[in-house]
Amino acid sequence: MVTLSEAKDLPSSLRKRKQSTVVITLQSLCMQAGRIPILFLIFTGLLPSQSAPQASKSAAAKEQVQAEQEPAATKLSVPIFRDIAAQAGLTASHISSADKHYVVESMSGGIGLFDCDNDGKLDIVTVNGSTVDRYRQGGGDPLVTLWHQDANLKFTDITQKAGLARKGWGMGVAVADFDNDGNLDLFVTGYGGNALYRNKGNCTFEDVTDRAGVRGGGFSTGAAWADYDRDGSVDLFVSRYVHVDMNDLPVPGSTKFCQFKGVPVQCGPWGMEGETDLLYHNRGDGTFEEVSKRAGVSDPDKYYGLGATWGDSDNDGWPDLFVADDATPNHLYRNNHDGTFTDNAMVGGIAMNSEGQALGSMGVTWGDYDHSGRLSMFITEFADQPNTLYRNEASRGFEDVAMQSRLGQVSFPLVGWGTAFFDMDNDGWLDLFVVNGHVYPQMDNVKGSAAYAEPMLLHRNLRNGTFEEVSKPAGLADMPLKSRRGAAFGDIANNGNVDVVVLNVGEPPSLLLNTNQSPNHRVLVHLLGTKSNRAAIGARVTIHTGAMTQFDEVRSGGSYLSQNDLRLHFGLGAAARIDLIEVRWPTGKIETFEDVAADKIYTIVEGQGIKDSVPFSNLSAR
Ligand SMILES: [Ca+2]
Ligand SMILES: [Ca+2]
Ligand SMILES: [Ca+2]
Ligand SMILES: [Ca+2]
Repeated sequence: MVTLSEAKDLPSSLRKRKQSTVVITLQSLCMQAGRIPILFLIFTGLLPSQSAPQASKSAAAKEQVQAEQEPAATKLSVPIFRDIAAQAGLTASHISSADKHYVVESMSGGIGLFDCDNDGKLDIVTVNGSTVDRYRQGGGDPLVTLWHQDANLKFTDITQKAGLARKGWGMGVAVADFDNDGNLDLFVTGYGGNALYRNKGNCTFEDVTDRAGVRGGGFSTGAAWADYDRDGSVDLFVSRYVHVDMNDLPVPGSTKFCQFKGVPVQCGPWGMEGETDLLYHNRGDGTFEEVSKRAGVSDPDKYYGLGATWGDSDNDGWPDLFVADDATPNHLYRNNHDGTFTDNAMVGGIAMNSEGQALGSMGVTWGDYDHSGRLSMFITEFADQPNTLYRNEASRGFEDVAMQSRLGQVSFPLVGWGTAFFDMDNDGWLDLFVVNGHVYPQMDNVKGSAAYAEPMLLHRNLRNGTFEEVSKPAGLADMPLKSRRGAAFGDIANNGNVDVVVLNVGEPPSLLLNTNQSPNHRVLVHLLGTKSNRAAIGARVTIHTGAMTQFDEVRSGGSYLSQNDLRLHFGLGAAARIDLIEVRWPTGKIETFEDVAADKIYTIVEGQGIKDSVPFSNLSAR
């Protein structure tokens, strides 16, 4: 009998077989009562690694039924997005070499939205990247660029003034108020070490990386804050990718692991040694203790970690941790409420897709897209793989509905990165955005392959478990193709429509302003903890209107190495009032607010009620 613990041997086997397909047949197909009687591991190195996924017969039949029941979706209007980055002043480029000879050159970077001076308007941080020469000669480049939003959607580069000077090779970003002083702090991951910048107020920062003890090392990628032990101080998870020695870089094309579609390319991650992950417990005095081993989230198998995000996946009030791993099985660590975690991904059916493949997972987003009252997980994946939607089936674990939902088909050729569930048209149903871009510039000369620069995808929620791809009517299909990485989501114009900022590799970012014209009502909820962590990370807000019940949680990190607006946005459809807002604070306390008017930005302080309400602006781009 093969036990679950033996399944942990998967990644080393994977490393030995370039992109080989691992088929795991779980006898009596596995999820009944959360138990797996027998697990057969069949390594099928002879199977074509690029074979197209095929929906099962039952899935195809289900799809046909759904198609017949579908509303005439194309008749609904789609919000138009306009890229206003240049006129907004977002002109500094992400730093990257064009050739991409090494894996470290392909993975940066993230982008973030947060209000660094508490003036009510979102500011923007982009992670910079570097090049091999610049890193070897001068220690890399400043990790981030910080833009302050002045007025009327104009931004000023304040990086120098803000004191964000540390150099390195930046990868990702996550925001929290780790010292509960009311100013949002900035954590940046990077190859060769991370940075923690304490916000002194007014968007000026102090580099406290070394004092806090969170520099880490290796090739850090994803980061996500949450108060996993509910002691009132946010803790920090950092995922790491592969071991790269800057003085001994593998030569592109040098081994079978450095070929793709018959073309010599960068080496990795296949064939490379992975790295463990890190969990920093916040002592509450400005310092942290690395506790990943004790907590059970250290990833001793060294899977290739990328996107990381916390979410209460089982509705028990404690944050669980999801880590997307590239070309290796994903982790879903369930919180044991005692400072430890149990990796439930394999048993829960979210480690690999429905075909038993460990996909090239990059970006992550939780969302209750089907109003089930549970968080489902969407993951962006590598080329020749469908993006995956894992529907949360409560005690039965997760079901891969990539094909049934129609999210998988259109994403198949593309390499997916930044993503989020968000309600683009305020109808109360979560839509989905995905940015793409290949890691190999060499693909531009390969027939039958997606090119290096790729389009974005926008999936409208059809309210029946399926989505329709609407990037064309949204104006996104007409934008230039680029190789994109991070994407962050938030209401930059404070008008109740969720906008998107996108990290374009080697170029300035995009600011995609959502010019939604629908009359649907909406609300933004800004939470401030008192006993809970100040930024209320991990808080859950449930919104009841006559027509529907929705919920979301305040999250640090997510997407691809990026940070979304910490304020929660809800579309309300025709409802001009909210019957009930329920706030479950990270410490577990529940507060409710009845009969609340829509179309405002509410600030709710733990234990003190609604402290502030601001009507939405009429601001839109001219
Ligand atoms: Ca601001
Ligand atoms: Ca702070
Ligand atoms: Ca804590
Ligand atoms: Ca929607």
